[in-house]
Amino acid sequence: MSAANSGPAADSGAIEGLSGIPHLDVDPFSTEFFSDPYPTHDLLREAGPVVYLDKWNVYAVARYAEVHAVLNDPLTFCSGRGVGLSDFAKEKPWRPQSIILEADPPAHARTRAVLNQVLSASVVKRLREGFAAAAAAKVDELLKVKSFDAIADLAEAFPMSVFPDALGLKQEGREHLLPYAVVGFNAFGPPNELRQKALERSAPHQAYVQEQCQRENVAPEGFAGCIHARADTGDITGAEASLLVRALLSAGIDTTVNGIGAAVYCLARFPEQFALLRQDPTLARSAFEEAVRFESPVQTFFRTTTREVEISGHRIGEGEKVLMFLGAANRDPRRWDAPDSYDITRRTSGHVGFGSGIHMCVGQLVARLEGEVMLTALAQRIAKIEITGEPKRRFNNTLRGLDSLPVTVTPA
Ligand code: OVV
Repeated sequence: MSAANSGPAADSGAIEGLSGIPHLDVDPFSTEFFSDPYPTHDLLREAGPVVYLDKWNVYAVARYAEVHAVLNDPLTFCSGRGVGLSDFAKEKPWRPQSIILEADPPAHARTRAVLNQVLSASVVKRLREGFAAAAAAKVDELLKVKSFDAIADLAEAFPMSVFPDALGLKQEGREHLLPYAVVGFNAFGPPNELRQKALERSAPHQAYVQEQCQRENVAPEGFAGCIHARADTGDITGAEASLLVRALLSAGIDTTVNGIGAAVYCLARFPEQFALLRQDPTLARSAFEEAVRFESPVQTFFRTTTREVEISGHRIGEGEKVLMFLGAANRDPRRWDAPDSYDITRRTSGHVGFGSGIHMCVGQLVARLEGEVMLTALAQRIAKIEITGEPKRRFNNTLRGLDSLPVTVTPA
């Protein structure tokens, strides 16, 4: 920033406060913002390395370097006071606190180790064949109707056809899974209408999830059963096992729905990239990863400062919420060449779409497997994806994605 400590900053529309931190009057949880976040992402990045959002009284970082730095200093920027706007030191959480997402070192390491093992590369490898067959069957089914909604019929239908089985859930009640996730991801946001309405209607979804987290309700061989088995070895208690199953029910479905939705939306909008993928279907994994960078299905998370700290020369006090714009970091021109281009041959490593550091997505191998097998099936079977109607956006305080994407596909 320029030298002045007060007065308007040149081009950002920001007013600097006494600390030299620009104050912005944008609401990143409004439908106007969700409809087109990119000009505001640019404003946030250009205003300074750290900004203050007067609307919600929080600090925010939108540049790659600062988002990465905050993610990788979990003792200073803690998760234990919640990773949404609500500070658990001041407000009661809407549900019992997560013992992995909303936990800090050293306690976090023990629960994280359990999920790392349950969702390890060797375990996920054994799922590949079945997931690939399900993706191929789904695409064959869609090729029969040709015109469909790529969100409901593909991005939602495919994860729903494989993930609840992999968890070991019973059939009954699975319709609660997506609505429960919608509550969870809206609840990270401020007390706006999205959050309040979601919580108002959450009781039946919460009751379902609470019940399915119990050991007697899951198959022993699935992810949930494997978590519960760790109670026998004494690594965790039975109650802790239930809370870790809850984490997978919360975070395992709507994230991949929006990841796969993002990838299909990208391939439909950028046919030259779909052509590249068709030429070489082994690019499927990269094409999915680039969609996660490009759309950032998980847009934001908060941290809370545990002490006074400096971010890029700006002092922030203890007990302050810091909002991290993962989606803005993933398109920061300081870090990425042509950040606004979807390029499946790009080196995506280092993107923060799955986070970074000790809390980085524990289910990332399952997510990538789902994305890869679906994009492989599309590449092998489909010649063209045409958007045939106005895509409708879905508004959520944390997740970015579409509500509907009407498409017509042509067989290869
Ligand atoms: C809604 C959500 C997202 C990610 C993780 C969790 C929940 C959790 O319960 O750990």
